[in-house]
Amino acid sequence: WGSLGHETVAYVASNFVAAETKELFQKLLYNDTSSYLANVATWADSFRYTAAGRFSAPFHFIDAEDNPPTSCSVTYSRDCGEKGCVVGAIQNYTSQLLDTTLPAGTRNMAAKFIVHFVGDIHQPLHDEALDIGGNTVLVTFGGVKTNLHHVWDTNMPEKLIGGYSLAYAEKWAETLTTAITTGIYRSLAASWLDGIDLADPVTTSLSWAEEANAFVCTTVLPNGVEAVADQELDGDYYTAAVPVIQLQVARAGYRLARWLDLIAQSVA
Ligand code: DCM
Ligand code: DCM
Ligand code: DCM
Ligand code: ZN
Ligand code: ZN
Repeated sequence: WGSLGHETVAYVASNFVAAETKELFQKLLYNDTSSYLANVATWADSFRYTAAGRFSAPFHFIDAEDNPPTSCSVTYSRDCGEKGCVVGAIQNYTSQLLDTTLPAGTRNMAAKFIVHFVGDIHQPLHDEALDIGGNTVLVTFGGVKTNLHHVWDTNMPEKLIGGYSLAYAEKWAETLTTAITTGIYRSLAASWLDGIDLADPVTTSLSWAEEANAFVCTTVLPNGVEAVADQELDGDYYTAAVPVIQLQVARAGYRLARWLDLIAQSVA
C-alpha cells in the first residue's frame, strides 16, 4: 500500500487495541499522541531505499509462484526467497518485540516493521510473483500512465478516499471501524481472528497471505494479464476492486490490533 493504506491500517488498529497495548507501543515508539501507530506506518518504505535499509526490501512481500487466474496459492518453502519475505519478517520482528532483553532501539525498529508489514501482507499483489507483483504491467488510471501494482497500492485507495494525508487516513479508519463494530463487517470480524497464534507467526501470517493472494485470481487478474495490460483501469475494474480494498485494509487493521494485544499481554 501507499501511505494512505498503511496509515489507515494503523489508525484502525489504534481503534481496537487494549489500553495496556497502547501504553506499551506509545513507549516503544516514543509517541504519546493518538497517532502513535500511524506516524510510523510508512517508515519502512523510506528505510528500504536507504543504504542501511536495503536488506529489508524483500520483507515487504512474498513472491507466490502460482499461476493466476487459473490457480492461486502461497507456500512458505516455495515462495519465501533466500533474502527473506514478509512472512519471515513478521516472525522475526515479532520475536524481537517479545524479547524484552533487546535494546530499546531494536524493539523500536521491530514495532515500526510490524505495523507496516501486517498492512503489506494484506495487499493482494504483495502476495504474487507474476510480473514482479504487477510492477511490470503497464496500465493507465484516470489517463495517467502507471503500473498495476501502483494502482492497487495508491491510485485506487486515493480515488476512493479523495486524498492521502494523515487526516484522510484517520477519516477512512473511522469509516472502517464503524463497519467493523456496527456495519457490514460486524458479523465477520470475529472470524478474521480465527487461527491467530502468537506462538506460530509463520502459520498465522501465511494464512493472511493465502487469503489476499486468492484475490489475485478473482479480482486483480480475473481474465489474466492480457486483459489489463495497456488498459484504463478507472472504470469497471476500479468498481470491482473497491470492496476488496476496503475489506483488506479493515482486516489488516483489526488483525494488527489483536497481534499487538497478544504481544503486550505476553511481555506484561
Ligand atoms: N504520496 C502518496 N500519494 C500521492 C503522492 C505522494 O501517497 N499521490 C506519498 C509518497 C511519499 C509522500 O507522499 O511518501 C510525499 O510525496 P511527494 O514527495 O510526491 O510529495
Ligand atoms: N515510496 C517511495 N519513496 C519513498 C517511500 C515510499 O517511492 N521514500 C513509495 C513507492 C510505493 C510505495 O512507497 O508506491 C509503497 O510501497 P509498499 O507497497 O512496499 O508499502
Ligand atoms: N513489490 C512486490 N513484489 C515484488 C517487488 C516489489 O510486491 N516482487 C512491491 C514493493 C513496492 C512496489 O512493489 O510496494 C515497488 O517496489 P520497488 O520500489 O522495489 O520497485
Ligand atoms: Zn506495494
Ligand atoms: Zn511496504
